[in-house]
Amino acid sequence: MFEEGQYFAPVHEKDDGTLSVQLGANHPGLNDPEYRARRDHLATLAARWQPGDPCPTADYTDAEHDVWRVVSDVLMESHRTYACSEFLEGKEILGLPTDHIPQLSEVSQTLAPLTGFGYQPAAGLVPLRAFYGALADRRFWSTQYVRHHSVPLYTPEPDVIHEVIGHGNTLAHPRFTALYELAGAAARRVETDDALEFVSKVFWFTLEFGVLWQRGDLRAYGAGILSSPGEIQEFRDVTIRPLDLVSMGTANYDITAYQDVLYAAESFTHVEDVVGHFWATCTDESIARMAHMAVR
Ligand code: NLE
Ligand code: FE2
Repeated sequence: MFEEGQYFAPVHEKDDGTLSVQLGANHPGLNDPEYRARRDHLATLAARWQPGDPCPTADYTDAEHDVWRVVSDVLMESHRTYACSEFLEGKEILGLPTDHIPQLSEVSQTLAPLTGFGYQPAAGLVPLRAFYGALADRRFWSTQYVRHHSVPLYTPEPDVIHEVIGHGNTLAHPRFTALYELAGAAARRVETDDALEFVSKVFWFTLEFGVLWQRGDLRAYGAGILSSPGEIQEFRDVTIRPLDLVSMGTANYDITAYQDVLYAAESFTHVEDVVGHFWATCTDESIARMAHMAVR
């Protein structure tokens, strides 16, 4: 995902109508002209996309496919140990390739009969309300570029590996997509920016970085953990708090590093009961009351 409030690289339109992506000072691809050209090219492709069109084909290079292969291989093993069973079921059903990056259009075609979800390409920042609102229509705004090959284990910036291996496997499972849709409906229902931010923080600590107990083990169900071969090895060692809407919805978190606090649900059903119910019913007023309860 690529949304306001998260790490993202600003995008500018050049005189010739193509886009230029401005990478941050610490970005590993900053001084790699080939990588910069790829980022600009893929952003330009996404900007030309029109609603209703399939996602544009990203002619990935061998080097980009290599990054996918390396990350897929490592995650194959890690998912067995650290992913919750619903994610593993989705992964089994979706059957992503491990030897090359699939096109967003192909993954969308596979998802359509399963859950009705599909990707739409993001050139740059998608405003919070648009990003989440689209989930209510089963549309998932997605980046298409690949993380820099020098740091395959972790990127603060969502990339196609995060969108497809992290989110895609969950978008194949109806219990997950019911949650995405409820988050989307909540984002459309609330009116104030404060309430929207609360909804998005709950999303961050659940569908992005959620963990839950399964047969005595702490397992990940959040896409941000499940797409990072580095963070997936470490999440069991950080501060684990019980699932708590007020605390999640008001917490401040660092988007550029491994999370140091995670919220654990007792089960997947517990996520549905607490987080699903919250998204299904929240209003500006109910969120304002909850925010007021936050310990300051
Ligand atoms: N840190 C994740 C990864 O390396 O795949 C991406 C998180 C995007 C919110
Ligand atoms: Fe994401």
